[in-house]
Amino acid sequence: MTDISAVKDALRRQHIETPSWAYGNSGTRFKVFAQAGVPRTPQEKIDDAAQVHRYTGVAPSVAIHIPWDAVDDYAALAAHARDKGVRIGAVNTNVFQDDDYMLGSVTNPDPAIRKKALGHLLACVDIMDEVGSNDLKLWFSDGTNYPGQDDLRARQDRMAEALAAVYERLGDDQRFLLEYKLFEPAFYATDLPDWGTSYAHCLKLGPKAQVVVDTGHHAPGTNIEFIVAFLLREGKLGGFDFNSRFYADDDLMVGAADPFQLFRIMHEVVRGGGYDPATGVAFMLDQCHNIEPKIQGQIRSVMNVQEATAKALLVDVDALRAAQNAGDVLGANAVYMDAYNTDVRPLLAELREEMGLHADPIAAYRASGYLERVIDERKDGQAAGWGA
Ligand code: PSV
Ligand code: MN
Ligand code: MN
Repeated sequence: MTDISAVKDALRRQHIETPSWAYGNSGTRFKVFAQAGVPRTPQEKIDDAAQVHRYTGVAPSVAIHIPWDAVDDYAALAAHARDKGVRIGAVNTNVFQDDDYMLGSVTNPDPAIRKKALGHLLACVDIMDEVGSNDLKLWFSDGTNYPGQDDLRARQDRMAEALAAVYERLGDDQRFLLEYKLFEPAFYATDLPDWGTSYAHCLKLGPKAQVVVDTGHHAPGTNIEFIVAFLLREGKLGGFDFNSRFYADDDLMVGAADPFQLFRIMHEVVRGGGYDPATGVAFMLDQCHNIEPKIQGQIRSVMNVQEATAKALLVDVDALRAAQNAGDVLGANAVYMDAYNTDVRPLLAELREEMGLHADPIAAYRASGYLERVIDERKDGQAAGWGA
């Protein structure tokens, strides 16, 4: 039997980080549909992130992306976040939006461009120092489009060299989270295409290098929960970029495309001890709300993660283990599915009320009039997009 008050305690302590870029306008390469009331500045993105925390109670930090969230005074940005009741989380690097990076950033054949890219990564560690962040998130679009275009092995050497330099620069309480992605924008060979490549680089460097799993960055059909279980077992799971996908890197709301997959992932997280804050697994969202309202989309996503987590915590571990050990295939599967099929919404509503929150975060947010207010306040000036 599962102890409901222990489940509630665990859910109360949950921490889901929202991304600053989710609050800006975004779209596909075909069209960005502008929405009214979208933030114009990094500060306004933080204000919107604070709304998500206000109504869910479990989203106390916001990731920033540099240079999209570049400001003159990062300490002041961190203070702004604190004033709004949140803090700055992971610092995301960006070595993919500069003309110089057409043939790669840290793996570019040109040493001058490699130097420039590394300079940005190190500057982001300076920003971490200023905002008090522990996590540097590294994603590289580096790769090639055509066979023979560049030397695959030399590119790995260049990657290793850059990662070692960043690792060296990290402070005692800092780490980097190394993201991988199967393809896009490189279509032939991405330099960090899968968890194994990220893992191998991280393993060589040491404990401050960890792998981050973006749930949209795999081939269709990949068993992501297996990757999660394996990385956790090796002490190398740094965190998640949660989102959901139907086809490729769709960046849709997590839990929208495949809530069962999210449950399976959260089950492995719980099973592997990754839910314990001491393991340092960061639960971050990496999404874009192209056609739906953004703050509400983030609130819905946070709730989807909470629901999957609640179900994972409800798995009757003793019954599952007994069935597994007895070789009872269908019995074990039934225990697993019972947890997934539990309607956890009443439990979460009750928990929110215990936390002094409204039972229905979406309804409370909609009733607050926040969006109408910012639509009015943010009429003038340039709305931030996915990017600046
Ligand atoms: C790349 O597709 C990625 O997942 C990386 O995390 C980037 O930083 C992010 O998207 C930007 O949305
Ligand atoms: Mn990502
Ligand atoms: Mn992505």
